[in-house]
Amino acid sequence: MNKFSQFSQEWQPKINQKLADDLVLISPSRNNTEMQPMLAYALLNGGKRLRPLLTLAVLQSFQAKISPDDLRVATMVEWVHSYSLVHDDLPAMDNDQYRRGQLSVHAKFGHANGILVGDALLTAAFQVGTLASSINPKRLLKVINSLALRAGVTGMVGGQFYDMQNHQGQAITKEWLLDKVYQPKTAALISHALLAGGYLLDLPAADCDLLRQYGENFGLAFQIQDDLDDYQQDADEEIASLPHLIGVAATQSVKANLLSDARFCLRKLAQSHLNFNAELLDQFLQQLE
Ligand code: GRG
Repeated sequence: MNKFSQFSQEWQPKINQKLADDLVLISPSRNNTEMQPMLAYALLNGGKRLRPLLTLAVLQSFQAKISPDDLRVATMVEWVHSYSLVHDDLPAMDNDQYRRGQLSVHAKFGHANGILVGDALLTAAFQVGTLASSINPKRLLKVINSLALRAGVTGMVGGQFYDMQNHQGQAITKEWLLDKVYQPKTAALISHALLAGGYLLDLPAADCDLLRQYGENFGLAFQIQDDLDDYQQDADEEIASLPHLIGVAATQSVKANLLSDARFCLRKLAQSHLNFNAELLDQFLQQLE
């Protein structure tokens, strides 16, 4: 088994457990027993947990010991990601009845509850951060700031805003799609996951920047792979994606360049840190090849 599979198999269950435990800790069950199962349905339904895995992979790559509060901080982004999927599935957005092979939250519990469950998950992300009392407050503040920047109007929400214009059939270009939609909508949260690792380790700003760049390149490649998969399933889909705009071969070459730029960041980190082992983060990139 390679390092990536070993690492994922070790940490996915621990991430799931932390999410479940923290859901009880921040639980509305004392005052709202009806919403509790809705939140659990949205949060604990079998995602890959890619973003927390990336934060933990940074810690592991620098040979750091991962504490329970490191794990907690790594999961904050997953609460945000979970909310974004619930809202993305709503009738006013992508209008999807299914998510991860089961009914989407609004299809199961109703539209209004879909909105409210998303709102609660987003708020909980930051509440969970306040539970990580053993983390140095300056480091935690950097994580919180990065998450807010990359989840909000300067990140995922802003990218989703432009994505909605794409859904309305606007004429678009490759540059517009990459800069206005893919980067903020998908790559921003993924780059947060890398930065969170750098902040937890209190790495110098230049190294955090390399992690951010790795994350942005990886995140764009991740979105492009998702497009390629969708395009293979349905090339006539109405929403314009990169393969629609420039064709499959050119899209694959954009992805290959992004992966190669991400590898460059790993090499630079390895040059300045003797204790940095690039293999695991390299294997995350290999998942997209
Ligand atoms: C509603 C503000 C708001 C934003 C929604 C995340 C998102 C923004 C939309 C999802 C659309 C989509 C399919 C994007 C492609 C890349 C992506 C984020 C896929 C889903 O992430 P995974 O593969 O999902 O990490 P799992 O299920 O493993 O958690």
